[in-house]
Amino acid sequence: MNQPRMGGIATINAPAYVKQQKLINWVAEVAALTKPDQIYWCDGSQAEYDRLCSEMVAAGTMKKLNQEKRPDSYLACSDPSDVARVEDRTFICSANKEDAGPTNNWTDPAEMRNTLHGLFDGCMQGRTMYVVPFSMGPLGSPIAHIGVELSDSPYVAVNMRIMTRMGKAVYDVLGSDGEFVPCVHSVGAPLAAGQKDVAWPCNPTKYIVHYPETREIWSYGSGYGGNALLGKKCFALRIASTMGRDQGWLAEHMLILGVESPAGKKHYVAAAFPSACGKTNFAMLIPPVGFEGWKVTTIGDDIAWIKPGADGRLYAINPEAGYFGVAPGTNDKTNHNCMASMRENTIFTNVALTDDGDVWWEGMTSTAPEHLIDWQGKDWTPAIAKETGAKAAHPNARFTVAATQNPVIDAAWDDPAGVPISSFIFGGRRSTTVPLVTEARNWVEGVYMAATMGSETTAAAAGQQGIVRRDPFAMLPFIGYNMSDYFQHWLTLGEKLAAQGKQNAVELPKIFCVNWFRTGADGKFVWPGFGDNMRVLKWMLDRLEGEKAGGVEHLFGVTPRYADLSWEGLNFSEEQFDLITAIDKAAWKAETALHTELFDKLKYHLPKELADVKLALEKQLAD
Ligand code: SAT
Ligand code: MN
Repeated sequence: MNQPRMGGIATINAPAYVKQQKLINWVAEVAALTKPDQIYWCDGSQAEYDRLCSEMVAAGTMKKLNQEKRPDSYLACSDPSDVARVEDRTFICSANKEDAGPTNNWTDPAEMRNTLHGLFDGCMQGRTMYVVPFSMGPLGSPIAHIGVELSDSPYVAVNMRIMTRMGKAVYDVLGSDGEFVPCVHSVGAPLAAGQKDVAWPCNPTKYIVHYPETREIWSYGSGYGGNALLGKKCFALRIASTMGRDQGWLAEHMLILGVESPAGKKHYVAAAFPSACGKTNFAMLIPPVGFEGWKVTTIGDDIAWIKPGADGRLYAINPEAGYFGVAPGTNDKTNHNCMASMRENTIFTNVALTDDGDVWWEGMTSTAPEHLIDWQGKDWTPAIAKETGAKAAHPNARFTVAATQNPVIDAAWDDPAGVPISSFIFGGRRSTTVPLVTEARNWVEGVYMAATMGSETTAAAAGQQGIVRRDPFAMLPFIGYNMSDYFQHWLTLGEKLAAQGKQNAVELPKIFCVNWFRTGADGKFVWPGFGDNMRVLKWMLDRLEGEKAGGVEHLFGVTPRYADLSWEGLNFSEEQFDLITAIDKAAWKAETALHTELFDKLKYHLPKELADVKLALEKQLAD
């Protein structure tokens, strides 16, 4: 399969089905710089996937799980220093610093190219360079785009096969002159002749670099998740958001779900939450008792590409083909469909291994197994955990699974035309202040809510957890350009859609803001969440359907009263409801002070409309 080394330079030997000379030249150029031993062109076949997995098992990178318990599944455990996205090592290298804006790390592109040239020189020595062609979105869809990732990690190649439409067919779409986003990835761990490899090669020096003008991605030093699977955050959010700005569409950190009433009325809803705040659970929600006949189906669980149609509606696709979800906390009660999705053909990363060759993580079952091998390869027992606090699975442990294994996948999930979006939901993780649900009274107010959203940090990114930070649109680490310009892009799109929609009697999508995470005096979540989020979803749909459901208008929108939600099948008192919906003026004064802090930081190009919404809010709070 691999091409032999010739005179120190791997031969390119592109397969005959690769028709684009520009692509072949680029592969040759990157190979000349990185100096891999071999170049391997991935075809995306099952046989290739199986072979690469077997090679990784032999090399100690992955373990094959018990075939009876978890058919055709693997466990990979990373280096303990390489477990999450590294936001402080992520760079947007636009020509002008202002175009990256104050929320992104910026370095002059020429300077960064120089630095990276030094790091990538010879960085693949002793390794194979995998050429991974992929489509973000259904092959050939007018909303889809193509990328090619060159990576020295076989773990990346097999994960990309699950997460994207990866393989030979991509070259047919690409043809001899189609466009692709070039993505170069190295774990940054060259091997000298005869040097033994480690199970999870990586480098303490990390760079996740984006050149938005030339639409290129260069990633160095990490093999984990969004740092390494470059189709995901790097392409589908950071680079795609700049493409969307230039071409009039949106690339968002949103799940997309379909929800159908017993009467057969169906809506598609897109919802933005920061990483590890329950997007996958919401996207696969099972309606609770009292909601018989309601159906929730999944289009996507993490990223949405949304383009305006000629009719003034927004049409969305899931650019991904799989889920790279957080394992801890996932169980049959919190997300039965997700558990069913990963019964087989799954790659687990950084979960624990059971004695019978299956996987376990915190929250999977109510009682832990008596003995496990934890994600760092050490013995783990409940007693050890109690004594040392050791986690069996890393809090950011993940599963990679094909979307097609989801039992509630939406029939239109692969539709190249996308699905029409009737509302947007924005949610943060907030233990105080923000009520369960609020409907914005208009598009600008909704954009303001999304723009000022705060959320407590999670294990999905390296760094301190549980601190409230502003995370506008759940896109703080993912916008590839200036955040104020991004806000303006949303406002401009709203105006355009409203004008177009008028001619077609199409309404703008409604915008809602939710918070499932308010806690009581005992520090525990008050709202049951998960399937019970259906109660909130139904209120939103009723509001869409001509405001059938009631609500009260307050400081910054409309909120349901206790009687406006359906409580059948749930014991939840009016007092509890008050706890998670109360709007505390003092807390909101403190909250708007944080909005001011954000707006001060973003003052370059900050849209005046948003500053006006803040003024109105402050005025009401002062009364
Ligand atoms: O590791 S990823 O960036 O893909 C997951 C996430 O942070 O949402
Ligand atoms: Mn995400």
